[in-house]
Amino acid sequence: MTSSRSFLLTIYLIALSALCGYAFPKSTIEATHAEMLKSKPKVTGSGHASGSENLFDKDKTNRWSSNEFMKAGMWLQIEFAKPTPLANIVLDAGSSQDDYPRSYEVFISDDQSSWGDAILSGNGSTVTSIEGIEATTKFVRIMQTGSDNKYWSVHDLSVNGFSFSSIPVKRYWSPDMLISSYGGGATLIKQGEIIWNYAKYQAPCQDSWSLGNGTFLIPSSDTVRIINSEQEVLWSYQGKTPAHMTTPPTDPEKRSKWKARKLEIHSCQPLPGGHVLISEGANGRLVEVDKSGTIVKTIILEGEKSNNHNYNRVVRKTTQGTYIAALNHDRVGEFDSEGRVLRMIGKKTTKDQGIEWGHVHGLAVLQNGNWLIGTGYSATFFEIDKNDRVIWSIKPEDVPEIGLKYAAGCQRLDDGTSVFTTYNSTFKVFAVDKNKKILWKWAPPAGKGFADGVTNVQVLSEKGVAANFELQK
Ligand SMILES: [Ca+2]
Repeated sequence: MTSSRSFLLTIYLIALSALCGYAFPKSTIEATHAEMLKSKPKVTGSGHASGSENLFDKDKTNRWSSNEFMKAGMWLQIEFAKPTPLANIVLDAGSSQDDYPRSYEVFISDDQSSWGDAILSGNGSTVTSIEGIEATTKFVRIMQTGSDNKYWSVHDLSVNGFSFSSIPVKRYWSPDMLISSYGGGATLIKQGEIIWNYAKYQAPCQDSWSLGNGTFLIPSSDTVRIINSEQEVLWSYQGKTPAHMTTPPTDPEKRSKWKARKLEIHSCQPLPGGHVLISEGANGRLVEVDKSGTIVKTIILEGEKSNNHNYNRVVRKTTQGTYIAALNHDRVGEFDSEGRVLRMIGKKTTKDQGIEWGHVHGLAVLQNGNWLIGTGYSATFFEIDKNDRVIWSIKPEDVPEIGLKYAAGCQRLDDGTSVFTTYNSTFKVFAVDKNKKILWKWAPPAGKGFADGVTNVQVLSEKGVAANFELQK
């Protein structure tokens, strides 16, 4: 800590202590802040609570939540790296102004197992300021003792007037990877750090690819581009959005409800010879486009109606010339080169095998012919063989520390590792081995545009040329 910073913090705390009517010994002030500058406390909660990463970012739009209605006995626990002198704790419910603890009790512990009697109690408000703690402790637990049909939310938390937001977020290691997201475009990650973000054309981005020679294939709304690492566009194809989506209706009543939309290209795939497979949602078709940007093949999938959003989440061409598509949120089909159905699986296929998948999102076609599927809100990834047998799955209870709430994209690596992406979960990308052991997990820094999650991933160390069907993605 620099001396000027220490001085400012001391002044701040003295001013705060004057306001609070509590006199901090100078040595306590210095020891507390020296300790606090080293690391953020770890926050956990009872039940389904999540979002501790949102507590110390000074961002009032994100929050920690109990994720269930307030009831007596639910708690939020703060664990400091070392026993820390405490004066006050402030729980700010921010924009969730009614989600404050109806009443609370405060407990302290040195070992997280013996807690003793409550040292303080009180009633909450949108900004719940718990004053006069006057204790030195490693663990402090704030127990919510009221009940109401509201979640308990904390948008920001401070201790002794210190928000911890100036401490760099602990980053997570990951292999080098390219990720796609709706809010953040395509992003290159090296050793866990964001080094490059292709969000120039901000739009939903579901399925970007590293082509392995310093170039990247990136879909974005109605256009697919190949760019280099300087983000220069080397190739592009723009699909034509149907007129009814861009031209307002003449009828005044219809016009008032009408909203302009764009063709949604959720998925693409590099093919041999510099060709690219593209799914045009609103046009209800797949197209293969050559190096000059000319459509050389059009595939209409049998039985599938165009729908710009739900039509097709992921499409993959196989070495046999067939097309496998995650369709309309609830099924995955394989089609021949003319678009005729060869195989179709849906929620009924796996219901008796313990797999729910109301909303298919991700799909990877594996080299053994199996499909790895992400089921969206069902928060399950599963592998299914050619005989419709589920042979492996990942559910939230298999990986509790991931806080898995939505199963998005997937990739299978050559060594058997599975890499998954999520929405609304504590970690946005994670990898497990065959035994479901977590090998690594990654979350972006707060406020970096991934609030909704990561749609897909490509681990860049994986050998194989994408355009030669050599990646299981
Ligand atoms: Ca926050």
